Amino acid sequence: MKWTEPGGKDSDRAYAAARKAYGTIGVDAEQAIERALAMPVSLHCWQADDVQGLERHEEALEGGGILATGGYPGRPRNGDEIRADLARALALLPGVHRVNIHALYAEPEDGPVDRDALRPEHFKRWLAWAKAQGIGLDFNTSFFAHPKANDGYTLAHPDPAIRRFWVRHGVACRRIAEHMGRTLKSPCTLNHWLPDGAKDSPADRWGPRARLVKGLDAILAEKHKVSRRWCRDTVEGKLFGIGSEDYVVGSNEFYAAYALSRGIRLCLDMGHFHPTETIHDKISALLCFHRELLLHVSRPVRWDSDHIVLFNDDVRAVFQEVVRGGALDRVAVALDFFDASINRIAAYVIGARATRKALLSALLEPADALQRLEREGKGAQKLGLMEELKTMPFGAVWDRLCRVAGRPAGAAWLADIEAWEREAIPARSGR
Ligand code: RNT
Ligand code: ZN
Repeated sequence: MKWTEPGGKDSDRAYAAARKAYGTIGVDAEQAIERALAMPVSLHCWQADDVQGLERHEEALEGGGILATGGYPGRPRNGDEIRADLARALALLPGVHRVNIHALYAEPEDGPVDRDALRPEHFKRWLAWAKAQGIGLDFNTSFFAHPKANDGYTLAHPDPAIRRFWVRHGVACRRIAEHMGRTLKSPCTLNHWLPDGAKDSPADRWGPRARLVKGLDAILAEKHKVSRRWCRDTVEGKLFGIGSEDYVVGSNEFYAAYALSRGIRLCLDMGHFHPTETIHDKISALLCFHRELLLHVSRPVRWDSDHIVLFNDDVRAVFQEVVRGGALDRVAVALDFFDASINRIAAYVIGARATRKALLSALLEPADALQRLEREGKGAQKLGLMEELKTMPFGAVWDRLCRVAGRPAGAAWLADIEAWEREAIPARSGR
């Protein structure tokens, strides 16, 4: 297949017609493009290497319910290759992006450093790279894939020594996030997700939750003097994971209440609920009380919470809700998926472009008009217009957005992926 770009006069004409069509329903396509490009989307570093990280552990580790399946060739072998792959993806993505790093991607220079001893300098390569790319960084505590996480419990572990180790990890990560935020002059989201939970029939659902509250409080304690301006602590709940099907200590209810009571941010991951449960209806409910939310844009398929994001109804509904509520400045958007079965850079590009498409399509909705029709009791007009919107010339506006941003329109980006495969796969597989 030849991956050519829709371009030239034809696409200019297509965009002019699309702009006019949106104009007739009171939507300014130019403004929608501008706003869609300005919203930061944080790209998770862990899609690059199947959540492996850069540590080397002697013993076999439990993945904490996180499992990237597939063996597609070309996986990056070190930090430089991960960054090169991220840069390759970023070059195909229109709009503002950030990069989201996990603590297990530290690069200490003098041999291994345990998670409780991590310091900002262990991330200096990431920082230098982010500066060169002109992007902000986000950060994550890594409470999994570690010998002290093998029992399925970390901060909620019954053993106080193990809990103290993970508290030290949390504090270390807050200092790193603060440093990243301050250095790049862009507040760093520090997301705390932990796998603690039980496969089957826990006799005690109470004790671990009480311990988790204490552990988180110890991490967030004022005495550590971490600036909340630069380090934006966020907590992410989950209903179940692989190996924690029956019970996850940090459920959504737990964290929604915890975040609110501690004045920190809640994260909603689209894949962390019952298999058919969606998150769009939760946004307006939570934002009545919470100041902000972090959204982990993802796609659940059966028991997997992390398939590559597609431009589907669930993602569209999320952005419709945010835009209809005028809440773009109250949400942070981060991607969270991992798939090792197809080209990993393409996975980034598909998911990140799909996310921004959903944002653009929400911004192309005449939200005021729809809400007015509803208030006036004109239900048929509202529903009719909603249906017609679905077949409006969205593609021409999306292609325009890509061109405005200097990024390939249509499927032309796949040519770059194929070129990368020809160079990098043989080099990385030692052929
Ligand atoms: C796991 C959570 C979490 C992770 C990353 C690796 O279920 O979604 O966000 O995906 O921390
Ligand atoms: Zn997540």
